[in-house]
Amino acid sequence: MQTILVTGGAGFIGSNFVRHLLERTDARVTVLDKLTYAGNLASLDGLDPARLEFVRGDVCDAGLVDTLVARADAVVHFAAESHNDNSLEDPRPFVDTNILGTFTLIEAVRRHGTRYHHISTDEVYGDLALEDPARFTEEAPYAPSSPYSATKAGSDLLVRAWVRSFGLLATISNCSNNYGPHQHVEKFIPRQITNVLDGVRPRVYGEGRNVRDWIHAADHSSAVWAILRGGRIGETYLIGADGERSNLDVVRGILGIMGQPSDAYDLVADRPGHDLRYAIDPTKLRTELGWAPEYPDFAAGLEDTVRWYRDNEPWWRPQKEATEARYGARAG
Ligand code: NAD
Ligand code: TDX
Repeated sequence: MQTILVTGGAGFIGSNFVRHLLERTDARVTVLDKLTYAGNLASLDGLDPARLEFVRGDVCDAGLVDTLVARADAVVHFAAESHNDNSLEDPRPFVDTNILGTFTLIEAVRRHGTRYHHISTDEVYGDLALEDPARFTEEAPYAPSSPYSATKAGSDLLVRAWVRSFGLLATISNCSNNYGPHQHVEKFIPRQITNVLDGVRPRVYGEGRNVRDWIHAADHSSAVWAILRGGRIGETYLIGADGERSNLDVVRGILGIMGQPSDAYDLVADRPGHDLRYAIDPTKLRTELGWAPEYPDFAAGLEDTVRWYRDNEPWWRPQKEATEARYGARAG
C-alpha cells in the first residue's frame, strides 16, 4: 500500500482527489493543508480515518515539507491560491504559495527521489479567440494573463527545469475549469447557484460571452490518478472533457434548473484582463493513457451540482457573506 502526500487536500479539487484515492484505491493519504479561507475540513468528512492523516501547515515550511515528503511514496501538489479575482486585488500570496511553495516542495522531492505530480491549469497558455476552432495542446506556448496564471506558469516552469536539470521524477497536468461539489462560493458556478438560493440575481462579467471548458472535478481526479500510475516522467498532460460553454449559457442553465426566467441575471463590470476562451485538446491523455470522463454530460452534472448546494447549505453558508462583501468592495 502506497502513502500519497496530497497538498491542498482540504480544497475543492484536492479533497475530491483524496476521496477518489480512499474510495477507489488502497493508498494511504497524508493531507498537508494550511486551511486558508479556501480550505475546509468538512470537505473530507466521512472518509476512512484509518487511511487518512491531516496535517495543518504551509507548503512554504521547508522543515515540515521535508518530514512529510520523506514519509511519502508519491506527492500530488494541489495547494495554491486559486482565484483570479483575488490575485488582481492582492497578488502577494499567489507568489508566495504558488511559486515559493512549489519550489519548497520540489526541493524536498529532489532530495528524497520521490515521485511527484504537479497540478496546474490551462490558464498558463493565455486565451484563445472566441470564434477560433483551435484548442490548447501540450505544445502551446506559455502566455499567462493574470497574476494567478503567471504564478501557476512560474511553478510549472520550475518543475520543468527541475526535471531537466536534476532528473526530478515529475509529471505535470494542466486542466480546464472544474465544477462540482465542495467548490468555494467565490467561483462562478457556486457563486451564482448560492446567489439564486439567496434570492439574488447572478452577476455576469462583461457581456458573458467568455467561454470556459468545463470538467467535473471527479473526472479531473481520475485523470490525475491515471497520470500518476501510467504517465511518462517529464511529460505534460492536458486534462479536459470537451465542455466548452459561454458564461451566459452556464448562467441560463443554472436559472433554468432553479426555476427562474432565463434573463434573471445582471451584467456587471468586466474582470480586468479577462481571458476570452479556454479549450483543451485532451487527445494525448485519452490515447496514451486510455482515460475517458465518467461525467461527460455537463447539463446533468450542473443539475447534480445545484442539488448539492441546495442540500449542503451548512457547508457553504459560513463563507457566503464574507465572499460577497469582498465582491461588493470591487463592485463585481
Ligand atoms: P482551492 O482554492 O479550492 O483550494 C486550495 C487549497 O490549498 C485550500 O485547501 C487551501 O487551504 C490550500 N492552501 C493554500 N495555500 C496553501 C499553503 N501555502 N500551504 C498549504 N495549503 C495551502 O483550489 P482548487 O480550485 O481546488 O484548485 C486546486 C489546484 O488545482 C490548484 O493548484 C489550481 O491551480 C488547480 N486548478 C484548478 C482549477 C479549477 O477550476 N478550480 C482548474 C485547473 C487547475
Ligand atoms: O461572479 C462572477 N461572474 C462571472 O462572470 C465570477 C466569479 C466569474 N465570472 C466569469 C469569469 C470567468 O470567465 O466566469 C468565468 C469563470 O470564473 P472563475 O470561476 O473565477 O474561474 P476562472 O477565472 O475561469 O479560473 C478557474 O479555472 C481555472 C479557476 O478559478 C482556476 O483556479 C483554474 O486554474
